[in-house]
Amino acid sequence: MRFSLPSRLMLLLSWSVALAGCVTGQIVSGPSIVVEGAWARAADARPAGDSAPSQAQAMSAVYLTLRNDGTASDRLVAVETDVAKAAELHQTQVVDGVARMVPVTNGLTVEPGQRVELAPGGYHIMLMGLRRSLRPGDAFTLTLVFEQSGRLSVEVEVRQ
Ligand SMILES: [Cu+2]
Repeated sequence: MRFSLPSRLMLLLSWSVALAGCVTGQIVSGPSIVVEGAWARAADARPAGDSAPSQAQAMSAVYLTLRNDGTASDRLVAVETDVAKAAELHQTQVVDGVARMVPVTNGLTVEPGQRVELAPGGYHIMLMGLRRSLRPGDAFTLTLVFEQSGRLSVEVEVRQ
């Protein structure tokens, strides 16, 4: 089948219109997760004067805000990063006046239209066994794994 030049042009135009519709997200259904203000506390991988066993224990925490602009809920189920041996979702709880951290085992749900804040004193992502020191001004990549949205990589800024 052969197209004359004008009809080829028409075909091209209708395709670009269809693609533009997808890109601007007018047909979005399901969750749509946005990550804001990701930062981590500065920490030394090897505290001064300490030996190998404590190096394995060097920790930091990541804080950020999750926003769901979509129409369905989603759930943060895992976190991955190269800078630490393990990254876990934790919640700080105060029991009998003593603050302690509890692993969040069932993931963190973000309902449509909701914001969930990971902030000091509440939810946070614990980095355990730092592979390198995190100095103020550094940045590293953290991958958030969502049940519906899949993997979402964010840049984390290190602060004092
Ligand atoms: Cu923790």
